Amino acid sequence: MFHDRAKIWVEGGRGGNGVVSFRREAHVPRGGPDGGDGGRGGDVLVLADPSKRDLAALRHARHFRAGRGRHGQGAQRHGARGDQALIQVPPGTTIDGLDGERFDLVEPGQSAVVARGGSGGHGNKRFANSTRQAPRFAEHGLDGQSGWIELRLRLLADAGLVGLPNAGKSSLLGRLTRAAPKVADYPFTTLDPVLGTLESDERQLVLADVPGLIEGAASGAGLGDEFLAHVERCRALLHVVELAPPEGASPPEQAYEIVRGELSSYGAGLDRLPELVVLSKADLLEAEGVAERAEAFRRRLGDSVLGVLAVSSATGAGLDELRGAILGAVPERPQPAAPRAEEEARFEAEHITYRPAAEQGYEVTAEEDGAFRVNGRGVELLVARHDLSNHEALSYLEQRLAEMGVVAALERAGFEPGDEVRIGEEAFELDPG
Ligand SMILES: Nc1nc2c(ncn2[C@@H]2O[C@H](COP(=O)(O)OP(=O)(O)OP(=O)(O)O)[C@@H](O)[C@H]2O)c(=O)[nH]1
Ligand SMILES: [Mg+2]
Repeated sequence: MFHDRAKIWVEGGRGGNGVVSFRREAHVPRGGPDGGDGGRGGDVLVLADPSKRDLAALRHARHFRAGRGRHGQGAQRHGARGDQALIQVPPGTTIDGLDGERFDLVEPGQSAVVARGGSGGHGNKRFANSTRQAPRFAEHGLDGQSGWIELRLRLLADAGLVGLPNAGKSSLLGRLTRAAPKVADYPFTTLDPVLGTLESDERQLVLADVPGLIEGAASGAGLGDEFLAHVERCRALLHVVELAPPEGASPPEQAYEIVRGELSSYGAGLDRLPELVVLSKADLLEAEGVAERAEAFRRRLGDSVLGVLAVSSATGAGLDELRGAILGAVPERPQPAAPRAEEEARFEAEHITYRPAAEQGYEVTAEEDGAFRVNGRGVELLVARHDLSNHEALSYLEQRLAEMGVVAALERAGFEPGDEVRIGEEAFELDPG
């Protein structure tokens, strides 16, 4: 089986805690604070690795957790960063990530951080200032991002072979490239997409052979739309039509129209891709009949297709011409060098920047029982970092909340000193000043 979808749980590592520590020196009775910071938790990273064929490996191991950051230590020693968790997928994988993020891994080596590790807590050294010379508190590390993400693979081929079952698509792929797809005299021999590379002096093109399409394929008949997805990223189609189908099978013109119908009802622009019509198994008909049918196709389709060629995978007739036509027909891959670099920079930036705007906003609401709730990512993170049973930590927190304007906002909402305040998962009596 070819697995082109997966749903996995990803979890960035928790950040290490900052530590409370004081310097000890022979001649200094009571040294200054020297607690180091905790290390960042590791990230979960998805990497495009061309040696991977599909997403099958993600069906067995579905949980990916990055390592925790180490705690800080005395003497200003910071904790080490948590280990990264690496997930390898084939190029062509798109990811529906956390918080609505989307990633598209196209080039080998491209990667995306799908779950960031939590930041480490600051050690008490960081909280020392002229009025607070010996802080006896430090921050906790924060949890990493976590949740389910979905991956989907769409093969990255330059041209796709489409046609009814048994049309001779796989035989053709085998003749044009070094791929060795299964070929047999029954419909749906090909169950999984197969890629092959067509080489010339100047270019290398990847051809994709997908399972045969039948009427209704776009709405799920046969192997259906599952496999049309793999043609979405192609830049041309090789539409294979059997010249002399067996008794009872659709005649060539009808076979052609059935497949065209499926391409257009699938959507995604498949019916607008440049198309080469390949009339297959020419050896089964005398030359005159082949020429006649090819001519009839040309007349009917005119300029709507790039060309109509008759070939035989059995004898090799017409294959050189077909190779040349494919190499000429498939447009160059758009060179996205500059925009892609920018994209990547944007990905990176999105992951590294702190999103200050979102973090500073908060909202105060009075709850029915007389307590007050403050919602806002920035304040929630601030509270999550501190141990509120620690006196000093609590008064530091009160001071920060006052600086951020949260106390004033609470007062506007009717808060009085000593009332209960709820932020994130914490509830505490706030008594500022
Ligand atoms: N005589 C003759 N038979 C051919 C030729 N090409 C393919 N065949 C035969 O046609 C049958 C189907 O060929 P495949 O290449 O498996 O066809 P396919 O389109 O990949 O079929 P599915 O994967 O089932 O959709 C096999 O028995 C092939 O040997 C040809 O050029 N001449
Ligand atoms: Mg096949």
